[in-house]
Amino acid sequence: MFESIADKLKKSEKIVFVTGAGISQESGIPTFRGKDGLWRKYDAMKLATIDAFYEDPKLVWEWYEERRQNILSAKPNPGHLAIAELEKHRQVHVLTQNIDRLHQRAGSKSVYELHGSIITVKCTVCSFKGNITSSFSKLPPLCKCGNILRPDVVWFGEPLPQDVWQDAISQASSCDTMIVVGTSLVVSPANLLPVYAKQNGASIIEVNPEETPMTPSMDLSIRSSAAKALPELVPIVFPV
Ligand code: BJW
Ligand code: ZN
Repeated sequence: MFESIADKLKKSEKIVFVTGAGISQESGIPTFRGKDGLWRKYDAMKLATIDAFYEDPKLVWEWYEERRQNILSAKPNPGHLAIAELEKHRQVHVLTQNIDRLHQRAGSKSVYELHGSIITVKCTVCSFKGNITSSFSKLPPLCKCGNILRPDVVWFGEPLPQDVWQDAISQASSCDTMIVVGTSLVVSPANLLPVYAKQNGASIIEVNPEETPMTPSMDLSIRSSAAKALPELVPIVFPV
């Protein structure tokens, strides 16, 4: 790593991670784009929009139930664990597009779920929101109010939860270093977070085996997997 970036990282009081599907790839959770990505197998517009959900709620629910089972049986990998470890030494916040809760299971305390969570549901009509505690006997599941429940995730064309998004902008705009891990940075508005960081003078580092549209703006690009690269960053931030 270049000396100046390593120095900046070492001196950073506040480190913000922006994470995407790539960080969970080594936990056995598929990414969306790329050669084994979900969008190669499935049509996003038939599964990840509100119109698709109303068209065929059972189909969309079956897809989420299958993914939820896979996610529940997955474990945080050394990448998630390294981020949680850093939190013991520095102020660390995680702005994640992932819905898998693996950061929280790894021990990260300050996690902002930009695209919701696969573990929670919300009602399509009333304000009910709750955790999924067991398998549903019938799909789509119904709310106490009689209307259908939906996964509490953000689909294409839907706004991000506004409180979470405002907090994410504020964390991105006030960090010393931002580390962008495992995201293609093609989905807006999450892909603006490195722009906020850069505009406010932070160093930005990406960890991704592939280039992204933000690669030219990065102070450092680590072309490696998250589970390999992130544990190597810990002793740089906090030498023993
Ligand atoms: C590794 C690795 C390893 C691999 N280690 N790295 C035209 C039409 C319609 C909409 C739009 C449009 N143009 C723009 C839009 C807006 C749209 C958008 O951005 N679309 C683009 C795709 C073009 N955005 C939205 O619609 C958002 N909402 C919005 O804009 O609202 C506006 C609004 C305001 C007010 C009122 C109303 C509306 C919402 C976006 C929601 C995205 N939802 C999904 C599904 C979530 C639920 C679920 O999981 O089912 O979120 S889509 C999917 O993409 C998911 C992800 O969070 C998101 C980002 O993907 P991510 O994480 O970057 O994954 P990949 O697969 O793309 O990349 C993985 C990366 O990891 C790669 O780079 C690999 O190289 C790397 N990698 N292995 C490290 N081991
Ligand atoms: Zn309801």
